[in-house]
Amino acid sequence: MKFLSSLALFAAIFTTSTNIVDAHSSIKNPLPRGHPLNPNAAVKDFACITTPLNGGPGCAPKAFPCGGYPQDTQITQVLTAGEVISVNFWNPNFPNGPQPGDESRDQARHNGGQCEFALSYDGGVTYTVIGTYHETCPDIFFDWKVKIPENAPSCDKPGKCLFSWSWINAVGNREFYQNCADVKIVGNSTKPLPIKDITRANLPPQFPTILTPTGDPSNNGNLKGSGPLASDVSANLQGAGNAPPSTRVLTGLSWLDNVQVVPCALQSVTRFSVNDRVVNFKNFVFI
Ligand SMILES: [Cu+2]
Repeated sequence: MKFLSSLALFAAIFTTSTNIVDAHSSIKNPLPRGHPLNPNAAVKDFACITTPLNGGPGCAPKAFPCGGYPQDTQITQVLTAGEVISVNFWNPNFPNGPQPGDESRDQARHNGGQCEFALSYDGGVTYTVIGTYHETCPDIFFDWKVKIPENAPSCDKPGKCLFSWSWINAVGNREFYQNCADVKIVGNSTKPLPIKDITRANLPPQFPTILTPTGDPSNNGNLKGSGPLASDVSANLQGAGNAPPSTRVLTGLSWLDNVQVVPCALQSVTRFSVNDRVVNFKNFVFI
């Protein structure tokens, strides 16, 4: 009887959680620690896997790194140096994934923001960012290409080898989200990857810096957005994961000093100069 009643309670909680408005997303490929769909998860956190580390309605704050979830019981996800993986996202409001007609349903993506994908070889103490998507990430309607660096060394120590996703949302409360997938990494290099730390912000007192990244230019709030910036895709496919997207030049010229747009009408220019270097517009993506 005890089992039945707790099963009923569990079903009630899960039903409620799938209907709450503010169901954020987690990564789905690779499957992270604590995820209800992860067959190797040591715990399955149905209610709070998608909440920020800051906590949220009905969810206590979670520990950094990785939400404090225990490592998987066995490691079956393998990343190979040089391969490009398609990261995607899961949202409990879309139990079968995004379907045609779902574009205007709420995925609590807070108009996107900045996603960073990183590898850690020490269980989430240090990181190497290997892919960054600005403005439009996350979004369950799209795949997010990330290249595992050619020079990534092997890693097979249980609990130490992680693929991390962290997200700073564009709109809403200032929050820090992170999921970590236990992985094995297969590579040839004998040198460790250089440390390229993830953005640590919006999680006081641990990460006191408060950041508000630029959001999705489609300005669709919680609905389907405009997808990965082409400039981010090409940078990430080259393994230059955190190069700033060139589209920023067009959406906010003021971030660069000494930008001169010639001639005056922006719509008709094909070239402009940055610090005396002429830049052709064909190098940029119009949004
Ligand atoms: Cu939210």
